[in-house]
Amino acid sequence: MKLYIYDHCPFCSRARMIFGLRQMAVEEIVLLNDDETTPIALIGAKQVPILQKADGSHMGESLDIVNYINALSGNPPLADTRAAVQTWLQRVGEYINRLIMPRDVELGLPEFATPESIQYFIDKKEKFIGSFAENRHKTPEYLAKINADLRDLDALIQSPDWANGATLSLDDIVLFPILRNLSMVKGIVFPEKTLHYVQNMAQKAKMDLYFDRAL
Ligand SMILES: N[C@@H](CCC(=O)N[C@@H](CS)C(=O)NCC(=O)O)C(=O)O
Repeated sequence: MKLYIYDHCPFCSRARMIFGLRQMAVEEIVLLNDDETTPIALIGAKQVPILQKADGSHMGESLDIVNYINALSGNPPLADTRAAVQTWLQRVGEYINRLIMPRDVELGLPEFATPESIQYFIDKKEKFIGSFAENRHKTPEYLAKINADLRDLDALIQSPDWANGATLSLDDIVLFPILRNLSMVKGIVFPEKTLHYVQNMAQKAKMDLYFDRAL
């Protein structure tokens, strides 16, 4: 199987996680961010993640991929996400892209290997969050907000292994990719339980974090 991704894409991280956690083999292919031809040829949309299954057919939509690979690995369906986690994600979802997106293009990620791919991303995302430079300038404001919100999240993490305390659930699949992306922000403070959770999950999912490159 092949998985088409961008490294910074949280939906792609959901799909990457399930392969690591369920110890299923996959070849990861990082597309350039401005490559519209490949994804459109595969699923009819400029969107990743895209899974090429063993039979050669293609599947988009991160949660469909997660559920497909989870079932293929012989596991029961994942437990649903909790309302409190959903509410937290919605709240931080209103502003965290202002911290993350301007940094995505500065990390030296493979999807941004050319100036054209960087410009493509900037042009597209500035329509939603405004000037990357201005958002970067407002880092202290957003950093104070996310550090306070992370303290609230800490109370929702029920064990250092799994967000719901017992087993892998959709909470982990939606939460870890967001926390992984936040690890690229210099000055972010993950409270102790959340930090252990992120580190454990990265190890089990066989994924890297951005702490060593944070900016
Ligand atoms: N509902 C989709 C959303 C996937 C998605 O939005 N992917 C983004 C990357 S994070 C994308 O490919 N956007 C196209 C673009 O930014 O040009 C899923 O869960 O897989």
